[in-house]
Amino acid sequence: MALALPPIDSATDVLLVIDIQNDFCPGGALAVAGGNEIVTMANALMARFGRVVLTQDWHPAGHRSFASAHPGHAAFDRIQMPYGGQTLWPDHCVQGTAGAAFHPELDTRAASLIVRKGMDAAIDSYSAFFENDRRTATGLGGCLRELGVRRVFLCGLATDYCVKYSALDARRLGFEVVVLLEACRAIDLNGSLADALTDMRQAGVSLA
Ligand code: VGL
Ligand code: ZN
Repeated sequence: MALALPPIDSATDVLLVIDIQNDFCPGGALAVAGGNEIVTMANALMARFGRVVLTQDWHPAGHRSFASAHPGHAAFDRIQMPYGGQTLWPDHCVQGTAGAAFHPELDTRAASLIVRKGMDAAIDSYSAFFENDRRTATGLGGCLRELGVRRVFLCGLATDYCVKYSALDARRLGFEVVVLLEACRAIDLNGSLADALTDMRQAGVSLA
């Protein structure tokens, strides 16, 4: 259970805990297999960092990433959106619903910041740093920079979507990035997990 970590500097290291929400756990609308298994690990990790940021997928009802907003399409279809390709999802993490709440056993006390994303009805947002146009910032990058953060550790859901894009964007912004794979779980759609591992490695993300 105790994940091997390099020595943590509470001034320059941050832990990003990605989307550990009911809808991504078994029984949820977009359940990730084993999503609930990482809650204990995430809690243990948070206790070892001086800075912790949580993210929360937080969509308005009728969000354009929902298959239900595209008559004739089914969940997990891929379509073109003005900003590029988009996988369509079951309705999930609708603002204020039980599905959008953090897993009840996630200990959120150590988090100084909660970043909500995917709030623009017209555009999906996997990354904690940018919406899926890869341009519209959430503000987290500037916030971490202003705090003097140099290295970003990630855990959470899902490895191949929100964790991956957050990791890639963190690299693009110049942070050192470590993904704690044991404390992540994947959706794994059409090989997306293998692709995610390759893309992250190529971008210089450390996979621990
Ligand atoms: C996510 C699909 C849609 C994630 C969020 O948290 O990985 N995946 N919205
Ligand atoms: Zn979403």
